[in-house]
Amino acid sequence: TLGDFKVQELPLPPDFVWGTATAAYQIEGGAFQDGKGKSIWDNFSHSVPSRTNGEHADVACDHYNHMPQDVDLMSSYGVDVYRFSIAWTRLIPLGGREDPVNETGIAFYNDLIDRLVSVNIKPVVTLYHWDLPQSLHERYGGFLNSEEFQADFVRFSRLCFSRFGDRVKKWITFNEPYIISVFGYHSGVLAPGRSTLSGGDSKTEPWRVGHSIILAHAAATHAYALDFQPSQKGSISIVLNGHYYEPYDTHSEADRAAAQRRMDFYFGWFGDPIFLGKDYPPAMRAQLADRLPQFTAEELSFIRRSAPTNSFYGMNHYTTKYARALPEPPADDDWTGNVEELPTNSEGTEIGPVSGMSWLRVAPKGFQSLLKWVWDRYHLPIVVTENGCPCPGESTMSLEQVVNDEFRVKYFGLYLDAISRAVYDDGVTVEGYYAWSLMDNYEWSAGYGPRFGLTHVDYTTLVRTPKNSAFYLKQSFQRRRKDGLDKESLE
Ligand code: PNW
Repeated sequence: TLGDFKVQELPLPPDFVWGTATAAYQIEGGAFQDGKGKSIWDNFSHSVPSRTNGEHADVACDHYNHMPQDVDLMSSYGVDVYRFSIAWTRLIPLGGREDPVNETGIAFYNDLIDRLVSVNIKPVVTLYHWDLPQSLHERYGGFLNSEEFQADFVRFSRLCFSRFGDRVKKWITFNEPYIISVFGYHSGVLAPGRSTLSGGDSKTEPWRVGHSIILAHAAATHAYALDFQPSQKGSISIVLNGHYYEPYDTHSEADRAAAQRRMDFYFGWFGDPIFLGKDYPPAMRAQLADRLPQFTAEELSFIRRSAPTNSFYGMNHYTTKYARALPEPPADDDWTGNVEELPTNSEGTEIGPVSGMSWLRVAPKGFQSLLKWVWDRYHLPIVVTENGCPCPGESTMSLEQVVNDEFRVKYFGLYLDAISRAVYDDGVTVEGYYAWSLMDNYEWSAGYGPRFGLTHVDYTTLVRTPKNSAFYLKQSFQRRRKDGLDKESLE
């Protein structure tokens, strides 16, 4: 339980924004409606159902057919922004730069954006949240063919900027390149499900995929900065996920180094090239040698030149772990920096109570530390683009119990207090907070089990029911921003 924790409702700046986040495949349904093409997730969830708890997202929350109602719901929560992703395969069913555009798909997102704007909610758009067109994967190996992928991704991005950029002022190129690379190409638990066991190469493919994401990100932001930003005046960045790591044994030099190295492998992998225009972190070079692709001098200088103005660091964050140095040399397919991750430290203390998913424990102090770690390293305003949790036992509870989501209310309260401390005690700039998620949805390989929503979704009737946490966030932001005002005027 969370009995030992107390929420303090600490203040936040008056201009701090809050909202909710979703992703197309997790909520939309309408998987083959109105000319939508097949993505690697349509393929992954159907071809071997055991990989996704026997479940697919052909219908999911059927947001594609309930969209106006979902916008009204958000409006009733009082959100300032809504982060959603665009399904590439709705806009270009076959995905490629020569392939035809599907105007019906464009019309859906135009309608969504117009409705958001009409109720004063700012749209924040993720271009890629894991749903690569299946045909690009089949034609040339998707991310494994960096040049082809980059050209197709830039074409798709330009289409979005030109059709939606008059109203969309915040863009995210990729959601969580770390998860795409490691879970898609090392363990293969997410689409496209590649690993050494299934015809891939877990030693090299994750690093090649990461490399091509970095270059495609740079190419898309370059296109935006050059051809769209001057007139549209928006901002664009990427969203990186990651845990914070505390040393397993604080007295062990090796464990302290392991915690930092683990974060180099998590955040530095993408953050150093993208935000600093530098090579991968030295710890990664040292361990991975030539398994890690090289940047040419031109590529690094292109990345630097493509860094857009008024950018931000998009942070998806859920939990903290302990890091313990492993005694043996790393395996060739290690991606962790040779670090063991544990929920309990050398003194037997748990990092925090477990939520409805085993990897996600409540540890708000680690969140505060990570905000400072990222700020110190990249000096960019931070937007928390995802944060949230499923409550313990929620997947088997009655509607009445699910709606009374005390655990989630407390999780949000504690994590918002952590932001306040980062802002006022540590001097970190944090601009906004997007709760994951607007509603219960398809949780990838875990199917419909875990419920991360502020809104309960009955997957049979598709009825939406707000949970207490939705009203908590609405009221909490009113209180905290008012107090933030007082606090600032006192100073
Ligand atoms: C994020 N982990 O993924 C995604 O962006 C969402 O689509 C997803 O629903 C959400 O978090 C909740 O899981 C993650 O194991 C998946 O560390 C797994 C991890 C982290 C993030």
